[in-house]
Amino acid sequence: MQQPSPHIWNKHVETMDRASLEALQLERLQETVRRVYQNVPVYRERMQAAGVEPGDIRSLKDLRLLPFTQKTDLRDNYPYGLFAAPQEDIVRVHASSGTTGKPIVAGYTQHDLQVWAEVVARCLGCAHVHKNDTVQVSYGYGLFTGGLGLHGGAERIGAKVVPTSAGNTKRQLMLMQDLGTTAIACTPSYALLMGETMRDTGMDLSKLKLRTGMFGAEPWTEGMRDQIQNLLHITALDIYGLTETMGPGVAMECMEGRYGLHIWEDHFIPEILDPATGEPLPDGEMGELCITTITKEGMPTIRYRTHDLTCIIPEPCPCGRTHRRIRRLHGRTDDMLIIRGVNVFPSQVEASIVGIDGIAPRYLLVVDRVNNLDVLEVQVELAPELLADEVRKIEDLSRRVQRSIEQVLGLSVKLRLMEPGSIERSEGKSKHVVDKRKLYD
Ligand code: DLL
Repeated sequence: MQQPSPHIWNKHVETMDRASLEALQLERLQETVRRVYQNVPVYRERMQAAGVEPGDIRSLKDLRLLPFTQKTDLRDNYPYGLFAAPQEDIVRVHASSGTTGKPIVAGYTQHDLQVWAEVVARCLGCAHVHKNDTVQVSYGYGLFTGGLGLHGGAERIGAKVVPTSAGNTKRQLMLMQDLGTTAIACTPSYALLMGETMRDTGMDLSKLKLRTGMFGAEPWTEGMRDQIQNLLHITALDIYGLTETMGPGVAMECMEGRYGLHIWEDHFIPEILDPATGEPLPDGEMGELCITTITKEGMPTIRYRTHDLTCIIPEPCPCGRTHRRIRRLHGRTDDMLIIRGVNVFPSQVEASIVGIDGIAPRYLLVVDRVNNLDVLEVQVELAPELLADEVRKIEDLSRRVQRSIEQVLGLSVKLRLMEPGSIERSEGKSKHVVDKRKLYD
């Protein structure tokens, strides 16, 4: 047998044989189910309604007995209703967009942060990033999990971390050169923007030490990978995760395979479901990824419906890691958009404009990518009773609507007020999005 890659961070776990891995999964699943049953009334009531008790989970197959968890459950139990640890044990919270005005909140215990750093450390190993590397973290820091998530993993491996966060591209590039950055972590669209800025400002690439990049938090294509690699002269790898189950580091593409992302199965149990029926699909078939966290204490999620479309790649990977891979994401089953790395639901826009005088509750989101930067135009219709020539009133209204939408989305938008009756009506389900970007292969 081929030797496992020397770059593996945690060889014992990452190359564990299937039987041992599954035994570990079962033990941890049972413990997690007991924990949520005892500590989270929502989970207990759901399980009782489904006629399941923690003792019924005797094999991994019994996972199917458990009810699903959805984003709406996080919304309905905002902010702490799904936490399974006492508040005094929670040491960090992160958040991401919910479907309406309120975000969804995730909580972490000390142990959760250690696990998070461990899985991100494995991801860095996948990208051949080690102690001697200088890792520039250009994901946003703050409630978004990207910045602090990558940061924790990079510190864990003992790399030198440069926490630039996102934005101020010219300064990013100056630091990248001056500090000798060897690995970068940011959204793929931001990597492209950096690459183009380098090219357009005539930056001398030979002065950079950059070797590799870990890109995720939004969909990207093989075409974008080629562009990033050509512009930055690096290897570009895909990293996946979501706030509800932890943040970045749930799965990562490896340098050796460069096809599919290893999902860390000792912490997350993946299932691929038929999105319509919720029935599990066999390996290799495309469906909705559903994740059960099996080591999280702060906010475990049981059978969480991610709405991300992918499939399990059952074949072994040349790197020697035994944790199975999921394919690069293929789309979403819902209407969530990711704009400059920020998750946006059309329903958030709706929530932010209802009740504003002079506005009809009709809107359309037009998304485009201009010079590698996502641009969101929100068209909002004026109420018919408003006279179109009341310019001052309209300007004032425009400011109010824009502020309201931007506050809810956490994102700057271009607002276009539309004449009454001009946004297309559809029979049945309204169409609220025109996405001109080609984001999935
Ligand atoms: O985006 C966590 C993250 C940060 C992942 C940095 C990777 C790097 P959320 O803001 O909760 O968390 O958004 C999660 O983003 O359900 C996917 O739809 C999408 N997404 C995340 N990674 C990828 C990826 C972070 N590699 C949602 N490819 C997920 C495509 C991705 N989509």
